[in-house]
Amino acid sequence: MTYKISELADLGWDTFYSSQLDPADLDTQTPVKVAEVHRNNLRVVGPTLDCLVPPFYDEDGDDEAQATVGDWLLIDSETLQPQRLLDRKSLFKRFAPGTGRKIQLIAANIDTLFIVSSCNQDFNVARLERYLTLALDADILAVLVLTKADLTDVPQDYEEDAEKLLPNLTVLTLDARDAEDVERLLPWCGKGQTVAFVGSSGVGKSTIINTLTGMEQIATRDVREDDAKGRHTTTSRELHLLHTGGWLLDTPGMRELQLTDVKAGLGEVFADITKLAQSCHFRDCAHETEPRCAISTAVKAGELDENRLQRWKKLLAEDNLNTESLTERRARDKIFGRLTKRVKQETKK
Ligand SMILES: Nc1nc2c(ncn2[C@@H]2O[C@H](COP(=O)(O)OP(=O)(O)O)[C@@H](O)[C@H]2O)c(=O)[nH]1
Ligand SMILES: [Mg+2]
Ligand SMILES: [Zn+2]
Repeated sequence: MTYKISELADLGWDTFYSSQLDPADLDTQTPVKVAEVHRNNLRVVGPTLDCLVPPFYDEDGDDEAQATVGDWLLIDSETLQPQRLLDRKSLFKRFAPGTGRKIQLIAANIDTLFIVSSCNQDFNVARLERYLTLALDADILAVLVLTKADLTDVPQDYEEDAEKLLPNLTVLTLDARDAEDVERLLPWCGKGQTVAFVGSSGVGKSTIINTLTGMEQIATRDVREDDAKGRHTTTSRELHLLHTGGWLLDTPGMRELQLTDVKAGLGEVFADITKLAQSCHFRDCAHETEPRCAISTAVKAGELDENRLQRWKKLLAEDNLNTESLTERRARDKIFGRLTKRVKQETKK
């Protein structure tokens, strides 16, 4: 199946990216968007282009300088070799599963993150705060979607609790199987906009995605002859073009994001606590037993929920731990990168 892309703006290209180029760059190079990442190549797409190119990575071993789904690359217009990775609007990364502390890039340049939970026992404030922190830290708009509204008598109770999580947070309560309900997500799925879903297993992410892409099939039935002929491939596309012109980024890694280096996000989601901490007597107050701790005082006065404080401490501890090991790893990779570069240069002599 081919994407229908007539101009770069269809893929979300705007001045954020174009301002990173010199006009002369375009004489020899073409901007393309990474639609799929495979072990040995990347599928990149553009208005007149849909091809496989070699992976892009940084010789110095900088983890974040590899290309991932959603990235913009400049490729050589003749040889199609990737030349340059453009700066991102946003990036999600995680530690690779297993013992190594290797960073895996999950997705770049997402505009809106739909955080999915359901109106039942999955609804968990700590989990939602965690996802909100990730989104806000990456400057991504977060929209909360509460599914299974049809299975409870009190969907508005869940909605009200969710709305308390952040000022001006949009919360959509719906039945994920109902196309009319799911249409309420479309305002965030306009031309060139990239959206993604996160949430625990079983909350209805696939159901929403099927409902959304089901609309696409109905709207574009005429041009999708491929499907009728049964030329379905088994490889899962990672970017799905929606009938509204938006892009749905659907990649499994999104499910296991950890908090790494997200102090700014924590500061926004827990703005009340962060503000109080500034008034603690000791600059390095741990808000445990220290005298003149503004946070402990607020808890005692009933102005701050003790549970909320504990959730914040837990997320902060996770972030500190991961950020520490990330910094160590970066330092090690930098040294190793320089070393390999020098060895390469010396063998050339
Ligand atoms: N009644 C009802 N069932 C739902 C809703 N959303 C999801 N489900 C059901 O919940 C189960 C898990 O949904 P799924 O989309 O696979 O969840 P995922 O793991 O987040 O992708 C499926 O049996 C869905 O049919 C909903 O809004 N209402
Ligand atoms: Mg699923
Ligand atoms: Zn304190």
